[in-house]
Formats: sequence, C-alpha cells, structure tokens
Amino acid sequence: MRNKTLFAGITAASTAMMTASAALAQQSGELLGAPVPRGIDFQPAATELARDIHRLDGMLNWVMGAIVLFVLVLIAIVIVRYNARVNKTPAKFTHNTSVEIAWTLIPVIILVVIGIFSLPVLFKQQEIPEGDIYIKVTGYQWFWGYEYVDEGFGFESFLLAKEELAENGYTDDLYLLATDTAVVVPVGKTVVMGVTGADVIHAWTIPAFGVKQDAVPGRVAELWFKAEKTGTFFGQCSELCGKDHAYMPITVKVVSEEEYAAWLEGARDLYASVETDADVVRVAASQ
Ligand SMILES: [Cu+2]
Repeated sequence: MRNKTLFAGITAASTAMMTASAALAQQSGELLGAPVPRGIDFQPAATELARDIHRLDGMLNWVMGAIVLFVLVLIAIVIVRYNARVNKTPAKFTHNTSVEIAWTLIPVIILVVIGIFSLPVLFKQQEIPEGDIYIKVTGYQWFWGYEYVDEGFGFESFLLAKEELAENGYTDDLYLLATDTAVVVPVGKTVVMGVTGADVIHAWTIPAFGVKQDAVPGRVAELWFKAEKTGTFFGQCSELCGKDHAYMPITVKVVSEEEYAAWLEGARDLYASVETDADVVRVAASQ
C-alpha cells in the first residue's frame, strides 16, 4: 500500500514536472537547456545530434533490459531447480559445444547490431560539415574564451556570481550555469567550433546539443551543431581541470537570424577593442 502511494506520488510529480516544463517551453517558444530539480532524463534535444543520441540510448536500454532479464531468469531457474535439496545427484559434465557456440555467437550478433546503430551516430558527430559560423573556444583555468574567427572579435566568459544573476536576466537556480557573456548563434545554421585548451585539459559541452569535446592544449579539435530551436542552453566544463573546475560554466544563446545580425553589429564594436588573454598569448608567442 505504502509503495503504491509512493509510486503514485512519483508518477504525479514527474507528470506535473513534464507538463510544467513543456508549458514553459511552449509559452515562450524557447527552450531552456538546463538541468531541472530531481530530473533523471536527458535535457530536451535541440539538435539532430542530440535526438540521435537519445534514440540510441532508448534502444540500448531495451537491449540491456532484455539481457538483464534473461540472465535473471537463468539464475532463478538454477536456484529453484538445481539447489542441493532438489537436485541430490548433480551432473558432472563440463562442456556443451552447442551452448558454447551459442553464448559466443549471440553476444557477437548483439554487438554488431548495436554497432550498426551507434556508429552512424558517432560518425555524424565527428564528420565536421562546412560551417556557416566558425567559433574558436579556448579553455582557461577557469573560464572560457571565444573567438568569432570570421568576424575578428573575441571575448571571455566568466561565471556570474549569485548576486549578479538577476541583473543579467537569469533566475537564481541558474547559478553555476549562467555566464556574464554568452556564445550567441543563429537558429538553423551550422556552427563549427574549434576547441582547444590554454593550460590544462578542459571540455566544452552543451548537453541539449549532444556535443562534448575535450579542450586539449596544443591541439584544436572540432565539434559542430545546428540548433533547431531558439533559447538559452547551458553546459559546464566537463574535464576535471583544477580547483575552480566547477566554476567555469558555458552559456549559449540561440537566437533568430535578425537578432544574431543585430548582436553581431554591437559585438563587433564592444569586443573589437578588448584585448583577450588569447591575444596576449599570441603576442607572447610571436615575440
Ligand atoms: Cu575546465
């Protein structure tokens, strides 16, 4: 009875939570790519890559569930039928060729089937298309630097302190996710990001986009995404990079093309004169 109530409670709570977040997204026509309290599922997908990953995860869960169930049934049969009380004279044989062939071949077939579904997803992530916008992102201890390569400007992105959230238009629960400056990209355009590190290994990610890439010093790796919905999306450095690893979040704003053009206008003036750490590093390297 108690379990039933608990289960009903969990169901009701999760339904309410899903309805609430769906309503919120519908209201503004915008997605908020952020974790939710007590959430256990993925953040809603905002790119085809993320949708592919979710679909693959769903499929793997069924495969995994079936295998776990099968093994559980086998163990149950052994417990019930072959315990010392029921099975007084145990068999002494040690090999069974057909069973051995089966338990070798069937897992191989399962792995091949998984590969057929998972490899295309992996290749889609790793085969970088021609980008409409190219942004170089550099991980520093402990903030991110962004360069809009074709536009010739760059800026740095720092964690917003709790008391700075409201004035920047963020709610309090976005602490450790919201940054002072955000990466702004237009909806429906292919964005290619060159990811590197300046000091130690960091990792740039936006879960709702289905992208995650290590930022390794001395190497520029690439990732790409094409956001399908406007909204604000958050991520966090995902490679343990030192004492402030938890304090270098990532904020990406996906806006309409017109808004992007307007932002670019302002950003060119605003950031062109700002000397970033990246410039300092470049100057130092060339000297
Ligand atoms: Cu980091």
